[in-house]
Amino acid sequence: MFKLKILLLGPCASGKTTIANFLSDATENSSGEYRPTQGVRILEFEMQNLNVNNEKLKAEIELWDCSGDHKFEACWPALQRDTHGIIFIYNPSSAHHARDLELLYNYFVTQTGFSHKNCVVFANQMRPADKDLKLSSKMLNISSWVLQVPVSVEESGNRLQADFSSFIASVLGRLRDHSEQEELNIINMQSA
Ligand SMILES: Nc1nc2c(ncn2[C@@H]2O[C@H](COP(=O)(O)OP(=O)(O)OP(=O)(O)O)[C@@H](O)[C@H]2O)c(=O)[nH]1
Ligand SMILES: [Mg+2]
Repeated sequence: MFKLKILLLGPCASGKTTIANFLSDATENSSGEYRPTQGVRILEFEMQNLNVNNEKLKAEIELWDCSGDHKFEACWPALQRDTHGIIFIYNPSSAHHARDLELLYNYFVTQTGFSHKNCVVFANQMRPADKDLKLSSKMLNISSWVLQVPVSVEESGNRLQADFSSFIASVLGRLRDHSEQEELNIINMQSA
């Protein structure tokens, strides 16, 4: 079974821990009280029925719920290492969230050459008024190739779960294709 390391990155108080707890079914700190994550918290769980090219696959997920605080910047290279996918989370009604997210995107994707295909942006609609905001790649100054999805834990948890599953399935599909290609290369080298 494939094991995927997935980072949750975004500004402080953008809802990373809330979303991580929801996606992993964790109940800790579900009181609504804000407790900033110190460094990183890793949640491990299994996902079934991931639809990869009409096949149902399983995967073991390591969800790295990272702190948005820049005081932990020294840990960023360790967070980046061996990552398969990155979920960026921000609140679209906050200009400073958008700027902070651009900085994180630049560090973790643009500068390292990490594939934008394995990234997604969740625009966390924390307040009802956030729903009126139209998302566009122009508002967030990052690659227009990266999919931006509006999410809400409170109002559309099922859709959030579905968006997360389809992102994981797409990362898994690319990882599997890559592994199969590497196996073929080894076989070809041995028979040459
Ligand atoms: N009403 C509402 N509150 C939310 C939502 N998402 C997060 N919050 C609240 O916003 C605060 C911050 O959420 P966290 O999930 O801890 O934020 P974080 O991104 O993990 O923050 P750091 O760990 O400091 O980087 C908490 O009080 C949450 O309860 C939401 O969708 N709706
Ligand atoms: Mg947190």
